[in-house]
Amino acid sequence: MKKVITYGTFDTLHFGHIRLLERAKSLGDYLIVGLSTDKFNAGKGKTSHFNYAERKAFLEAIRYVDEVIPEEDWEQKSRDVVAHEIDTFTMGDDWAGEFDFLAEFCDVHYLSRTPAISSTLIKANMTKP
Ligand code: C2G
Repeated sequence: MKKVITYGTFDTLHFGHIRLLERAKSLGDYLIVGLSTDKFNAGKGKTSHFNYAERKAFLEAIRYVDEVIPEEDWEQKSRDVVAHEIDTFTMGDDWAGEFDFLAEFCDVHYLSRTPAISSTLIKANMTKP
């Protein structure tokens, strides 16, 4: 079984995320998503509209996603790749080059980012209930 891992906040889930997850899954047979915790997001200077539990539930409803684990710090990726016996690490190419060090442990593959859609755009256009 070929295992793939990717990471992100996945707030206000949109088709850019879905396309990323679909292509990530196509790189293997089992896809793990390292989902940024609310605390880690704060460290990234990001606030998400939906909390970790909500974002995790949304991801688990997607057929391409097999497992969701918490992303709590920047250093955990190499530990996760070893612990989960990952074959391929993948991210959108807005991160191209940032994680090449993982090539010591697994294949590293950047996927093209979907243009013209982002959580930031969606949140900027959301009306407060
Ligand atoms: N993405 C995409 N197209 C978009 C928006 C996002 O392909 N229009 C991809 C990103 O490239 C990333 C994934 O979807 O691979 C998740 O995006 P974010 O939730 O914005 O993730 P980010 O905040 O960049 O956190 O350790 C890595 C970080 O957790 C990544």
